[in-house]
Amino acid sequence: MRELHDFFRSSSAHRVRIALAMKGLDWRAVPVQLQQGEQLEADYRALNPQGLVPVYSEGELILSQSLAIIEYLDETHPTPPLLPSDPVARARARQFAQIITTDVQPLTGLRVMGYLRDEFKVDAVARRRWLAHWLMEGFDALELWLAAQERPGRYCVGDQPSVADLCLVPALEVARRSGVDIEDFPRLAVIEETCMRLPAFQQARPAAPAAKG
Ligand SMILES: N[C@@H](CCC(=O)N[C@@H](CS)C(=O)NCC(=O)O)C(=O)O
Repeated sequence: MRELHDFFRSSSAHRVRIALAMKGLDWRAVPVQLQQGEQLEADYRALNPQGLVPVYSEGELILSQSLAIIEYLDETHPTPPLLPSDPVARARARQFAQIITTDVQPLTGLRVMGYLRDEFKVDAVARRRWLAHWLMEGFDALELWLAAQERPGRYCVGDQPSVADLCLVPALEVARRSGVDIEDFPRLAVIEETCMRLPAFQQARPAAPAAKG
């Protein structure tokens, strides 16, 4: 049985939940309570030395890093594809995904926020500003890239959902929870609305039951 070490509010795990739902795969959630520090316990670190979710397992295979997991699922279950076949569109989808996963999310994660609080005594108001700043900087860039697209589609890249959308929707979810006004990013808001009409995106939502099958 496929298993996902998951936390319902983790945007990284959320991306993988969407991918699993899009591929129609059966899987079981193994909840890791991040707020209680379960990711730092020895048995979890034995699974993932980084102490982060998600971790995906399937038989002998244990994989961390949401993008690596998503690409693995895409390569082993190619329908529907999560990366466009055209090389330019494919690069674009990866580019948009990496703006979020490489440049925004590492600055806004739980451990970073905790480090700001515990090591630098940054208060809650300033921590919220930090979070909103990096989220909005990434969203501004994405809006501009989307505006510059010669042939804008219904999703981040073209008319099929891709890994870019799998990264965007969970990031918007985090932003909304953090009080960022999504309406300031009209292209992103429309793409989110389009994604949320798909059953896979609905099924993977943080409030939804985490496991299917
Ligand atoms: N690059 C990793 C990021 C994983 C990550 O940062 N996970 C967060 C939740 S979104 C986490 O487990 N945080 C626990 C902590 O900060 O202690 C991925 O894409 O999987």
